[in-house]
Amino acid sequence: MTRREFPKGFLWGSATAAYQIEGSPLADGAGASIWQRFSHTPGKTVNGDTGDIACDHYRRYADDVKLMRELGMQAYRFSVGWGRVLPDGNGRVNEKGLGFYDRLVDTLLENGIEPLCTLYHWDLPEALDNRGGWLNPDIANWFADYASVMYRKLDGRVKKWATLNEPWVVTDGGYLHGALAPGHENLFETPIASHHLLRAHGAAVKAYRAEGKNQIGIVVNIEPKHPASDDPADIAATKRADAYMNRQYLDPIFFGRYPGEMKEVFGEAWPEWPAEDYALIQQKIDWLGLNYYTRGVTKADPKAWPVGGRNEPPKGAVLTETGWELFPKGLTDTLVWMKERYGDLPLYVTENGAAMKDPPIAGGRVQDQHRVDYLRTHLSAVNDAIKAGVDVRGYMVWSLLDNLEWSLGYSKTFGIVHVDFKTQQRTPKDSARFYAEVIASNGGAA
Ligand code: LGS
Repeated sequence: MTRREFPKGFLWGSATAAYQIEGSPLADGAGASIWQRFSHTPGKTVNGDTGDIACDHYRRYADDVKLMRELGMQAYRFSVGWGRVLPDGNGRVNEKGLGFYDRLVDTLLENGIEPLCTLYHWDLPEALDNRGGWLNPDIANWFADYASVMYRKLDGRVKKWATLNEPWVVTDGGYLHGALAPGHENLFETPIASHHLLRAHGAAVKAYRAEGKNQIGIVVNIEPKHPASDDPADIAATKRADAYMNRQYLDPIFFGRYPGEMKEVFGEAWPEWPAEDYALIQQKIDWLGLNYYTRGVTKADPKAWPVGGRNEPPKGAVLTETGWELFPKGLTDTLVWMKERYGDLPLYVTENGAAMKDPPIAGGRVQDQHRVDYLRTHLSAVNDAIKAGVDVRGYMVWSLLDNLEWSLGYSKTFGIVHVDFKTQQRTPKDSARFYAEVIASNGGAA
């Protein structure tokens, strides 16, 4: 085993999101979210699974934090359910809902675990969706007001904030293909939702400069895009796919403009926006979060909208349970690309992990060697990026617990800790034990 050196102070942790783990979605006066409505709509999730109970983390958070400490976790990335704090999405604050995150953060700190707080991980209050949601330009102010409530309550105890999780997935899944809440399928709506997500991000960063004293950033999903062949049609489709997924959000934030390919991707559905919007979007951020799972291999296909290209993993590719190709080198390449394109700011891997078919619990163990291998190869890829001079400050495994994988329900397990959804019993898998060793040796055991 090669010893790998990670920088001193490198932050090791795990990540989750509110709707995927908390359960009790309407408890203590919370307002429903679009995921509450979507998951309760017949046919929208595998097996009709919902987040009604999930990992029951809303009630078991103290035990879950204790488990994190036992594994030696140094950080925990969680998200806030907007509707718990503001049941109507704006206006009235629900102190009981806010109190949950207040207690969670205190419990983390008492256990020596640094909280990283994501403000939006897909659970928009239904009340706001009823007013147009991400299609309503007012949402930038709604989001900044909600964010300010959180900053006032938690900034200082929380030192790393993220505005949005994966805006691309919010729009591609929620507004274009409809697989995620709110389940629209509308080419014209998609770039509008994207733009208002970016404006909301900008407004929340701006509000942070008035209210907060620490660091704020955004979390994006990036997949290096490779052409399926050297056919010029595949190469052109790859460029469009790259613009659509990888540059659509970061170019406006860092450069104040969308990639040129966006007009090609959306055609007549691509709108023009006023200059002041770009000024709002282009707020300076302190860090950038990368969620990395796989690469994309693009084959030109006019029927595959909006980019005219579909993903086609090469023959012989090894796929995870969700059908995603194992491609650890893409993590190195992505981190290097982020530095080269967007500058030398602190980067965090805010998600990385895999859904695998886990063997049943035997003798108190879950022998998920495949996930151990996944983590080992991906940590090695992070290490390569650090050696290449990229300022990677931390790594959060997705996920601490098996949880509700959105419309795929509980069928796909990403946790390093197994959850028995009948008894709520937690069992650390072999990957959790491995990760605990990695943390204890600051990456040496990887
Ligand atoms: O649970 C989600 C994880 C699981 O895989 C988490 O809430 C999200 O932030 C994040 O999107 N997650 C995730 N993404 C992997 C996307 C890979 C798409 C590959 C498609 C290839 C066909």
